[in-house]
Amino acid sequence: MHNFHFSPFTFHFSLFTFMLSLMTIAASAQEVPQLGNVMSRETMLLNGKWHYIVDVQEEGYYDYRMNPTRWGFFCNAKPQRPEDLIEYDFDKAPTMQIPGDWNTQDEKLFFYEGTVWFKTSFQAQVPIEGCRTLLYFGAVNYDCHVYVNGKEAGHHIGGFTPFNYDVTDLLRSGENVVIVKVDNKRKAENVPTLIFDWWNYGGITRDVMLVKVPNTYIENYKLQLEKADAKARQREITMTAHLSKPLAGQKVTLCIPELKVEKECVTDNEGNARLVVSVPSKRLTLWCPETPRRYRVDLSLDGKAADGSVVSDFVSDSIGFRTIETKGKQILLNGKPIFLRGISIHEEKPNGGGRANSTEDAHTLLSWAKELGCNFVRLAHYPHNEYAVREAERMGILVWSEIPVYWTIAWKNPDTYKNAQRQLTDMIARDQNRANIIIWSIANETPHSPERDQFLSSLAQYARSLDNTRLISMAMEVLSASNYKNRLQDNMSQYVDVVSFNQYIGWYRDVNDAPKMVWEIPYDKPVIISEFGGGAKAGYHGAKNQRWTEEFQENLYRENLNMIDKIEGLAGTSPWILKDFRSPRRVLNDIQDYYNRKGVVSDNGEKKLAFKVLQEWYKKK
Ligand code: GCB
Repeated sequence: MHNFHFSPFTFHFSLFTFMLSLMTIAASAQEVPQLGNVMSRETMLLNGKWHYIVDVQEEGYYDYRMNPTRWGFFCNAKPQRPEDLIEYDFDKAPTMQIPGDWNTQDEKLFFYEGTVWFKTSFQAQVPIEGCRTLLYFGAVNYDCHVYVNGKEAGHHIGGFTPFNYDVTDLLRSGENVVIVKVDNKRKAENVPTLIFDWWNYGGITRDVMLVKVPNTYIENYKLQLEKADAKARQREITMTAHLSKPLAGQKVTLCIPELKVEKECVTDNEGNARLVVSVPSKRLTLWCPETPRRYRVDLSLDGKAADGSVVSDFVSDSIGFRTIETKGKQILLNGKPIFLRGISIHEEKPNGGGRANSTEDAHTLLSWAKELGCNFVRLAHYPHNEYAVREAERMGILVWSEIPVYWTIAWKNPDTYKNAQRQLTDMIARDQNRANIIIWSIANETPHSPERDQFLSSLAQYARSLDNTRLISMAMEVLSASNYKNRLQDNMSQYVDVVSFNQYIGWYRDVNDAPKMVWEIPYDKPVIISEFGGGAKAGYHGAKNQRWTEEFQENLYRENLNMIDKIEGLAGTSPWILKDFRSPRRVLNDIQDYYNRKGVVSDNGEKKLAFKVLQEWYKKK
């Protein structure tokens, strides 16, 4: 059991005081916009062993007429008298580690797609005067209902982005119970939809925590270096911040000690604050792969609410400053052209461990990428965990971050659009201060149609309205104009900043075609080859035309890289993929065994022959 009382030990910001008295329980909770930079807050992790009940027919949610029942598992009922009939007991159920996918923690659940209930409990002392408590989930795949002490805190869909509820009024002194119903059944209207080439890891896959925030808090903020001439003597940093309540006239102070910045402003009627500070160029080391410099940034809030109560908050971050823009076919980082030496990555632990969610997992994967010579990774096909993005930022690796609008989405369904839009909003809200993220990608390999164009162009415009300081892209497909002519023709090209496409010459098409290929890319925009590659089983050797051998993959990489070298104005590439990854679509026995084998590294970290080929090529780029 966890203890939620913020002892003097865990209590870092002495802004708050505690009361140990009991509170009356008002039965309501509220989903509130995602809290930015949760890592700088005072939190209590609810990670650990949670009890779980596998509920194939959702007995714990629906009655026998398929109506939601009041007596569901979320009640956590216990027999009061010997004759009472209660057909579940969380405390007798097994436990698994949270965060973690269920597929790799219980053999019986390896292929399971459906509902699992989870339960944990913690001790609290409430109320905490002047504070609210948020219950924060890093991600739950895919559809979840969250209950606190038997009351529903909220319902969330989407498997890879954070969400939080204000559960202040649901907490009580003493033991508190959190129950989460998680359902990862694939559905046509979901994002992603029914089919996708990765494992549908189910469960509470990222951190769960209680977060203590003041009554009015800094909900989120963004700092951005403005573009400027390389010779500019002063550089401008714009800060915008947003309070959790629309309170005007509250003082927000921005402090960047190492840049000697300290400046304040006041909030407007909507609780928004905006500041522009000027810094001598000489003082500022720009973030880039060679010098991934980050500065400590402190934001404080001081003021008074209408009822005279004190408004006070503080957040601290570590932020890098850089600019990213395009000029014709070039991508410019800090005003200078850069070639993106990339690799694509799925969010999977090395060594068959299932979903990754730690700095260590990320470090292993990103170190392989670095060894390849990469300065860029495509985090496919959904937003990866925050540790991974931050570790890449620390290691000086640029990032393409993506939402799972993948293949055949239900383009005409307005709820599907809202779902995709929400995932995009939450991806940006979490990572908008990460200097290494340079591309927001809105889709992968989507079939052309007017409905798809409508959906994706709205999404692209929406992404830009949220963040016009980064580049928008999506992985497109090339159409064969004739046998050897490949034409990139996609109505979406006008909406993106970078045109990216996937191509599989040598795998889904004959490798001997590679030298004959002609590429027509009729857009004056940077081009990234966001995927190419082929499968090989590590340790399986043979002739270069023997499929699945390392030699086959090695030759495929050679031929592709020769071909790619001839594509004029190419701005980067992120071959598919760094490491073999699990996919239920890859059923070939003894070769695939439910792994997509296109990694240049095996699941155990063995480097295949193609690794060296790509490494050599990147040395020249
Ligand atoms: C693709 C997809 C990727 C697949 C890959 C493959 O084009 O974007 O998700 O895993 O091909 O291996 O076929």
